[in-house]
Amino acid sequence: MNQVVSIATEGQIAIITIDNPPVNALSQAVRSGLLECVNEAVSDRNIHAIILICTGRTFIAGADISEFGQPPLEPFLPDVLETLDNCSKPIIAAMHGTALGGGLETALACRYRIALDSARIGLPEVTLGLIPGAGGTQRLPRIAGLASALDLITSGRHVAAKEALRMGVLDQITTQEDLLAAAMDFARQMLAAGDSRQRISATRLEDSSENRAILADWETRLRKKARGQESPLVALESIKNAVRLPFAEGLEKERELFMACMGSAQSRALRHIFFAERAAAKLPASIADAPADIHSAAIIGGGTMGRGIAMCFANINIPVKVIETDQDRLAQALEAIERTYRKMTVQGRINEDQQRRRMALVTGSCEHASLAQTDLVIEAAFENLEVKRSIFGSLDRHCKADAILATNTSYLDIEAIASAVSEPSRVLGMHFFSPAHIMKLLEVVRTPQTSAGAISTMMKLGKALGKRTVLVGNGFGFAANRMYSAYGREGQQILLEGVTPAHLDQAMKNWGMAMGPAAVLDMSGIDIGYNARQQNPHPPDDPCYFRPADLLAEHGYLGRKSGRGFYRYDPNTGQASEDLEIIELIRGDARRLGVDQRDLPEHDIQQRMIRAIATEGEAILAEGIAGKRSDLDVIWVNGYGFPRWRGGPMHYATEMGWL
Ligand code: T1G
Repeated sequence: MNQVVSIATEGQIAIITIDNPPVNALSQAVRSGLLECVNEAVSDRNIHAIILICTGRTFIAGADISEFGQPPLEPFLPDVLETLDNCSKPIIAAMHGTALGGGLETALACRYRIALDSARIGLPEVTLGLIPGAGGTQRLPRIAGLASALDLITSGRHVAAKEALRMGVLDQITTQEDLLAAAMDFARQMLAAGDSRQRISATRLEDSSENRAILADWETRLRKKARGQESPLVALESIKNAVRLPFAEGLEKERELFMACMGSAQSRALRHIFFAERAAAKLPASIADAPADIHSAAIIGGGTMGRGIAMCFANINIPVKVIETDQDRLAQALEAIERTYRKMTVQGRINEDQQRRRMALVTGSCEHASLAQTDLVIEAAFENLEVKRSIFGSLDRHCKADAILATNTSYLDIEAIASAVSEPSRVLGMHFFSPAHIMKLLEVVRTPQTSAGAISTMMKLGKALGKRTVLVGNGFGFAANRMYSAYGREGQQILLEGVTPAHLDQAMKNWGMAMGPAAVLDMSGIDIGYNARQQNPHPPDDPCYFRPADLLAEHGYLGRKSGRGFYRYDPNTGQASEDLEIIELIRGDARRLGVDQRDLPEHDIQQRMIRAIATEGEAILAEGIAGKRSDLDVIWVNGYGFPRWRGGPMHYATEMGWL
């Protein structure tokens, strides 16, 4: 027994309790306390069964990630679990919250497993560039079957208790509030019936043609889907050993594969971004004000962004009012939101009851006067400074004094917008990314006048909205779009040097980006950036600055929406194809500008593009627009499809020695 693991007895049953907030991670103290308590229970002749349970919000949520990368401390988890597995008395794992990674592996080393119906289980190690390292790849296939184990382990997804019961991972689900009482009942019934349960490690998986076919099918799928990430395929190799090798040998191989992953650059990157996302959500020490609760919201503007933002609030049960300039536009906005919810129901992403409840929370009006009691108003109107200033002037007259007024502008000066309001301390930016109801990133943009209370309220709200929230300062493009503009500018320069859009895009997709930069411009509309550049008060003195994009915009080639941009789009299928005329148009302008033409190797393209992001990131940090490098990594991984397994542009640049 120690400070984080205790043991008590009740009749013939020992109760081992782990109390290691915040998530009962398997720290060294937990591992040694658990080992000690199990040995104590085994040596107590009056004890015939053991319950393992946790206090707080969750059963063990995994190994202690903060210990990774340091010299491993004994007792090692596989050794602790071997003691549980060989225990002469049956151990019952009683789970609640999220039993993940080493937590689920600990439960699998127990003889029985029960859980609250609200519990979820999972082996998310691949999301950290690892594989289950304490028997998960050997035990889960034996108890849940090969296909389920492959699904859970290579995806890292969480599984609800009901599904876990169907898989055979759980023996019982309880709706009883008192999990311990349910576990005690289970233990007594098990003792009365006699414990005949075989250890999972003593069971075998057939090396059958069916199992080999399942493995082969999964290998094909994973090779297609992995797109450069290694750990899912390493996990597959370990799972193959559950079929090919005796348990002990499979366990040994698993440990070797796990340690190899632990030392990999991909795991370092994924562990970095795990903690970076949590660090970004924390307020700076200077912001000590307690956050207020937001019980009602309104969105000014029912366009694409406004609709998506409204859904974010309805999705978390906050009533939201869409404000439009006339009834027709308002009706269109509300109908579009309803259509999107219906589509989500058809796709199975929500059920009909959720669809109804969420839609009931979305109302509309054409009057700012209807916002007199609204806690938060987000403006998502046309990207024009005068339009926004006029709206904020009206909100200042109609909204209550403590309402927070936010703008969703993606690059305009928020201080200029706030100057239309009598109390600018209640104004800040809430920069969502399109589509707002799907994209995880949210930039909370503060001005020097924004109050600490408004900031802490919006940072707390961002987490409640399920967003990865980053606090940034005011400035053209804030942090996200400003870095993206540097990335885009480098790509445009590379096009001027004679690289085709397809070659540029393929190079960045091969590097791991979700989409190539030219395809992104064609998708979002080349005119969006063109108009923004026209409004930039201080454009760079560089005739090559976004020249290809400006050239296309001047010719009316706006991308997908005009059927032609950096690519030509089939009017029927929308299929993109290379457009030799566009390539020649760009090269003609490059010659006019005196830009030397050359064929760049893919590696050079990739390095230039990523380095451009990191260089702009350093400038943003130097100007105090962002607080730390890891915040910029969170922005790129969650806002621009930067591969998580590379950790973000600043992490990558650090590993490359550029910073
Ligand atoms: N180790 C250390 N700290 C952890 C942790 C962990 N496994 N999980 C969470 N935390 C901290 C987190 O940093 C934050 O700290 C606080 O807990 C709340 O987290 C051998 C090797 C459990 C679903 O991958 O998915 O087991 O910022 O803000 O949104 O095979 O945390 O408050 O100081 O995320 O409610 C496998 C990772 C590990 C689970 C809760 N396990 N965690 O989400 O809270 S590898 C995981 C999560 C492993 C074995 C292998 C989530 C959560 P702070 P939070 P949340």
